[in-house]
Formats: sequence, C-alpha cells, structure tokens
Amino acid sequence: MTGARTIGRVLLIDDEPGIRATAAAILTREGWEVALAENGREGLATVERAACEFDCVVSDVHMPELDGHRFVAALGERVPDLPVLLMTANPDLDGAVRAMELGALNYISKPFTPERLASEVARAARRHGVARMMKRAAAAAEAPDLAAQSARLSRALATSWMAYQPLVDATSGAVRAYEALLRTDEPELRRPDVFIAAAERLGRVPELGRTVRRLVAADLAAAPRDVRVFVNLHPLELADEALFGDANPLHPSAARIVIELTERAALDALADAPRRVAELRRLGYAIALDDLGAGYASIGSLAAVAPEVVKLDMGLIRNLHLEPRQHRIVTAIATLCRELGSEVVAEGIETVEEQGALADHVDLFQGYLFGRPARGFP
Ligand code: G
Ligand code: MN
Repeated sequence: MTGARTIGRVLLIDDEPGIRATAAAILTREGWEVALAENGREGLATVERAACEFDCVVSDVHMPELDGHRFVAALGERVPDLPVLLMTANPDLDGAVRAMELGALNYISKPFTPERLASEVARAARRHGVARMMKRAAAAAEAPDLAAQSARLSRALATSWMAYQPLVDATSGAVRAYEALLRTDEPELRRPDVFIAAAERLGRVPELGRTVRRLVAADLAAAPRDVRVFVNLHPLELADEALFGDANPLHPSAARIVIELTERAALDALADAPRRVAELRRLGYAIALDDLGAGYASIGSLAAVAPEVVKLDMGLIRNLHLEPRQHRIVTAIATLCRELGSEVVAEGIETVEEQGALADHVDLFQGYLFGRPARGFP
C-alpha cells in the first residue's frame, strides 16, 4: 500500500549511483515513493517481489546485465501496462522505435532538469491503462487517510479553473483555437498530472470531467467567436452518462468544441468506446487524437477513431531539426494523417528551429513559443 504521504510508487533503475541519487531526490521531493535498482535484471526482480504495484518505471538504457530496451521487452511480458520512461544521453532512433513497438514508453534525454523528470514521470504514471486505474481506485478505497485525500480533492475541484493555450495557424500565425487545461489553487494538487491522478485514485474522474465542462462552458462566452476550444477527455469519462445527457453544458456549443482523446487503453477497456465516440460526433463534437507518438495513442487508433484532428506528441517534436531521421519520421506521419483527412497539430513547439522544420508539414502549432497556458484567452 502506498504510504499516506506519497502520491504513488516509482521504480528507478540506473547503474550510476550519482544519477540514482539525483533522480531519487527529485522524485521524492515531488511526493513519490522511490525504489532503486542498479540494472534491468535487478529491476525485474524488484517488480516481481513488490508487495504493491508501481505506477511508473524510470530506467537507464545502457546498463550491464540487462539493458533498458531488453528490460522493457521483459517487463512487457510480465506487467503489460506499466509505463516506462527511458533515460539516455544519446537517444538512438532504432532503439526508440523498437522499444515503442514493445510497449507504452517515453524517452527523456540526459542530462534532464528536475522539472522535466518530474513532469515526464507524472505524465507517464497518469497515462497507464484503464484497468490499472481501476485497480488503484479499488486499493485507494482502503487507504487509512482516505477522508483527508477526498477532502483535498474536493477543495481542488472547488478552486479549479481553466487555463487556455493558443493553437496557431502554421502558415499565418493567426490563433485558430485554444486548448483548455485544468488548473487548481489547492496547493498540493497544483501540478495537473497529480490532480488528475488523485481523481483517478479516488474514483472521481467523472466529477472532474463535469467540473471541466462547467468551467469551459462558462468561459466560452468570453472566447473569440471564430475559434474552437479543445477539451481533454479522460478515457474513464467515456463511461459517464452525464457526458452524453442533456445536462452537459457544452452541448449547445458542440460545433466549437474538439474533444481530445488519448490512450488506446480507452478503446481496449471499454467495449463500446467506438459507439460512444460515434455518439459524441452525432452530438456535434469533433474528435482529436492526442499525444500521437508518445506510445499511448497508437497508429492503430488512427484507423479506429478516424480523428478530425491529430496532435503529434511533443516528445516527437523536441529538437527534431537536429535529427534528420526523426524529422523524416515525423513529417511522414504528418503527411499520412493529412492524407487520411485529419488536421495535424504539432504540440510543444518551444523554438523557432522546431517551428521552421515543421511549417510545411502541419496545419497548427501549439507550444510555449506561441503562448503558455494562462487564464482567459491569451
Ligand atoms: O497531455 P496533453 O498533450 O494534453 O498535455 C498538454 C500539457 O503540455 C499542458 O500541461 C501544457 O502546459 C504543456 N505544454 C504545452 N506547450 C508546451 C511546450 O511548448 N513545452 C512543454 N514542455 N510543455 C508544454
Ligand atoms: Mn491535450
């Protein structure tokens, strides 16, 4: 059982003691309970021995005994939906593609900043399968500090608000849309991934979704008329009748809303997910496939969902102007998506070099270069 004061459990694997110590200190400060291993073989043994589940594994690639890629393959056979974040000083594309085929994972390049590690781990831990989320929710129901956790989540929901980040036209630079991103003033749940993970653990994702829809609906009056608003939908919300019923305050504005879906897990776990996605379209919403390339939204979901919009994960975008092979792969994916009739968004653009490398290949840009998420419609 996760300790009362931790937000979850991370297994950290690296053969260098210095990296283990640094990364463990960062993650502990974030509130994670951290277990350590020196190589893949030891990591596997730790997972198998563990009395309770890990939320995420952070692993080095180059290690003696069992390297990161072979570790991912072996882990995938034992715990298929445990997310792995691979750390490497020289990311190798062949390895990345091979590892992606083996399971949901992400890369983080060394050296990393504390913020980058913290946010990648929170992201990875949040993106694991629906089955795991449900198991964790069941476990949380027996947690000794359940009342305190619930009260904190209630405060977070009561003080939540939406930040908006612009999506700009790749050619003209004009703002075409905003992505709505959930924020709260509750101090301990300020980090959005931690906030969402708390709702998952406490089985309150539908309530979180209803809060988001209420806030976005209220903000819409102040949004420029000709822009669309992208709203993230948690896969567990697909099972919430309130999303489809008349009480959904977004329905009257459905034509302006793009619902972002991620995680193939949603389609795997909910037998009637395709029917529910079709129902959203019938209500007038457009569908975006979020985070393509992060290992969570697969090429397979492109065929299954036929999204109006595809959002390329920022992990694919980062520094692609320096990596000819990565650039080739990303532009080929973007071209394929356009041929399939989807509008393509490049997410997480931070530099003019990344922008320049993609300008001819995508329709919309989103990222700090154009605007950070902020109150109102920046
Ligand atoms: O999972 P999803 O793609 O919806 O996540 C969007 C998140 O990415 C938001 O929390 C937002 O703050 C963050 N984000 C948006 N643009 C950038 C960027 O250019 N760089 C980085 N590092 N993060 C970004
Ligand atoms: Mn999104």
